[in-house]
Amino acid sequence: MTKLDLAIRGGTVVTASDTFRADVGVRDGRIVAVAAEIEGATREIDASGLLVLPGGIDSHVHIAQPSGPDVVMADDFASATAAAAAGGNTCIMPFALQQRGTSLRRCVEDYVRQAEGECHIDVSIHLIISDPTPEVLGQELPALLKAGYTSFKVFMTYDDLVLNDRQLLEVFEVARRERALVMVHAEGYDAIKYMTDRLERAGQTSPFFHATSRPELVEREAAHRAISHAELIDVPIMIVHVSGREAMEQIRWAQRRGLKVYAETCPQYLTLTADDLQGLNMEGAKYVCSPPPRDAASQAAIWEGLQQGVFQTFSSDHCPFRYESSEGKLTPKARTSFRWVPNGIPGIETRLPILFSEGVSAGRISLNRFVELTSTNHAKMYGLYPRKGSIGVGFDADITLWDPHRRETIRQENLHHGSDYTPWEGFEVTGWPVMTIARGEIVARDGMIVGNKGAGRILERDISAYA
Ligand code: DUC
Ligand code: ZN
Ligand code: ZN
Repeated sequence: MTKLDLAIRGGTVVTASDTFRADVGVRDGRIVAVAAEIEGATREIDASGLLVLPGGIDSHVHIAQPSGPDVVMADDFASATAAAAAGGNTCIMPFALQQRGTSLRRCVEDYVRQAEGECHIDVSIHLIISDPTPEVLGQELPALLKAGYTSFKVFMTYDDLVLNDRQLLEVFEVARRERALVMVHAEGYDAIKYMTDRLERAGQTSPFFHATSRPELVEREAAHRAISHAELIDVPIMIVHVSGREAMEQIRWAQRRGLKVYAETCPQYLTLTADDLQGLNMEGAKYVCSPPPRDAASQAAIWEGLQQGVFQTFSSDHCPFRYESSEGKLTPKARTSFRWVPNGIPGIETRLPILFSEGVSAGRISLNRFVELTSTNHAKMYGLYPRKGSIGVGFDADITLWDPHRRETIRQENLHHGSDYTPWEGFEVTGWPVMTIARGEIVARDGMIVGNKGAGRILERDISAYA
């Protein structure tokens, strides 16, 4: 046997089910030993006092995605994967977005080309379907699903993306036949349009009214409609970025009836509220995302859902724009109405510390549940398990060393993303990633990127364990 490439010694290994003291041995980018004591290695890392976690997997991020005329996302693949790695992640899943009137296959090819050679950590790509033509549903989508793009997102709102009920049903039918996992953005298009028009007529156009224009019931209605359509077709769905009790109760109701309805939530729904959109001048635009953050009662509801298992995954929904930019939050039209403020906030680097601190350090969830919500279930949900998502022999050596006691204050100046702000400026956390190792190589150490652009691969995925 050749010598190990890497030994990580003396740490506490945490998986979704167990917590134990062990050394971890790595060869050729894979974990080959997890034992009380392992042989010597070319490179040794002392992890005493640290947690040895499976690297974070963020299955919902937006990178370099077309965002409408004159608006540009703040991250490319290089900056997003660097930021993700600094935040303790070893794999992320962005979306190749089909623009109406264009071929889905072509959009995917273009997107892959943008990613190639640029990534610090592994990337695997979901699809967004905005134009389900017979050609797309009959040929392109089935071919892409077979080629390892085994999940896609559909939208129930936004002018350029919304699918009507008939289209949703037709897309669900293809997902059932091909065993794809459908991610659903559940907010009702017509109700939002109606509310937006009404608010604008009343002169209520500041960023704060973004939240008023899409109240919880708009999300609840769409979640129920998506669930009903999924039941009709008998297909599993994942309802993403759930913001509060109302949509969550629809999901719980469906789960109790035995339907395969899964759910994701995000840091913004645990730590921000609609009041954050109140900022003077345009400051509130920094917090405009959809669904919007709600209130303290909604935050409590989301914690309940995390504790009780309603949610399977905790993602960032990283969707970065610059604030001080005419191509970002301050695009000229944004001053005329919240309708034009780009929707989305950056969060790829702060997801893990926020959940660890507010969840594990604050005693709301266990360490094992943290690992399940931030890594293991993402791998299972999206067809990367057992390649990724745990610490064990045969898994990729995607490992985050975590100091559970380290106290930090989140500051924009320390982050690596392309945005010029963080919604969590000044937020204090206990627990911090001190080293990120991707397929056996150190990518980030103490907030510094030490790996190489191009080391990350673009991964095909298997069929979801949940589909
Ligand atoms: N949906 C997302 O998933 N991300 C950002 C904006 C949106 O509407
Ligand atoms: Zn969405
Ligand atoms: Zn999103």
